[in-house]
Amino acid sequence: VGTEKINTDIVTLTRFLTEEQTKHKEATGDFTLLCHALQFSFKSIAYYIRRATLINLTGLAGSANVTGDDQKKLDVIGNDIFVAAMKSCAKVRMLVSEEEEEIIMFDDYPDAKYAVACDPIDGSSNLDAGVSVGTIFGIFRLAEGSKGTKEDLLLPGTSLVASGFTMYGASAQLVITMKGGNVNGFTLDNALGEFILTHPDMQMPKKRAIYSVNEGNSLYWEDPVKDYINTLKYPSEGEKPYSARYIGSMVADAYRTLLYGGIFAYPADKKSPKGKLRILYECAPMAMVFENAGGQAIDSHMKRMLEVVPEHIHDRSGIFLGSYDEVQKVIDVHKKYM
Ligand code: AHM
Ligand code: MG
Repeated sequence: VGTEKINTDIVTLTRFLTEEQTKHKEATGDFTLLCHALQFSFKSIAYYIRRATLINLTGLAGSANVTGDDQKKLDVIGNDIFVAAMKSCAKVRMLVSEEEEEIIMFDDYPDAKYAVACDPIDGSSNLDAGVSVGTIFGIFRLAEGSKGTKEDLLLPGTSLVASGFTMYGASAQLVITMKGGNVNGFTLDNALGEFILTHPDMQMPKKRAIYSVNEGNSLYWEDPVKDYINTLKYPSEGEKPYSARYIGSMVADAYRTLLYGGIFAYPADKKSPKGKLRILYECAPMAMVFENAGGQAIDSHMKRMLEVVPEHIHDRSGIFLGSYDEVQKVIDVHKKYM
């Protein structure tokens, strides 16, 4: 009586990856090693994000412009951690990071089969307030005989072999999906230093009356977007309007949308005709997660997000992602204008 039932057979990410690898007879173990480096970078970034708040607090006493500097420092630290992890696993040929203008080539590993795109700390404007931020990643397998040029990375999301994100919130939550597979969520147990499978086979709700968008941009929205959002706010007689939730960290807004359902949008508008979010390391990886969890993701032309091909590595796109039925509503309203 009173004794807690202790699970002595938990599934860690390490165990999960080993089990995945054994399912694929042709697997060489390279992908598993790459994922081990990934999870190390998440643990490490999670640790520094927690510490950064403490540094900011002590910093308040002395220096004036400490906030801006520290925030930048953390962006740089996150990037450096990620780049070092990807390099040291020896399985990555090239890397695109939001923090780096140019593609990074790991010439020490000319035969490495993978290319990675990442936003090491997305939503960093939220950092100083201790609001959730995250890392987004997408993994491509380079085509046979690829010369390792940057054109090799201008690929649609359908070429991703795996993608996901880690949200640094009350706890660090890692969500990962593989091509054609399901979506699995892990929670970092800080004491064990392990990601534990807490959300196996995530399936998102088919619909939910929550919308997540920066409404401050509505002046710049195109008519179909205005029309669509208005249908949520001013529904037909007898129906309830939607709730608004917007954190301003894509990873946190997307994670909530994945769990609770609803829609997240960052549409292209008159001010940003190509949208704000980046295709390779924000839109495409998220789109893959949402589709594999039963949702939908489209761009501002109502095209499937995963089929959008970036023209350059930092190319942007408008995006709507969320519950299947909620994204369908966006498409239906836009059809009236086509
Ligand atoms: P960042 O990569 O510079 O952090 O910008 C991306 C972030 C997303 O996390 C978030 O969805 C969006 O920018 C918020 O933008 P806005 O402040 O315009 O609403
Ligand atoms: Mg970003």
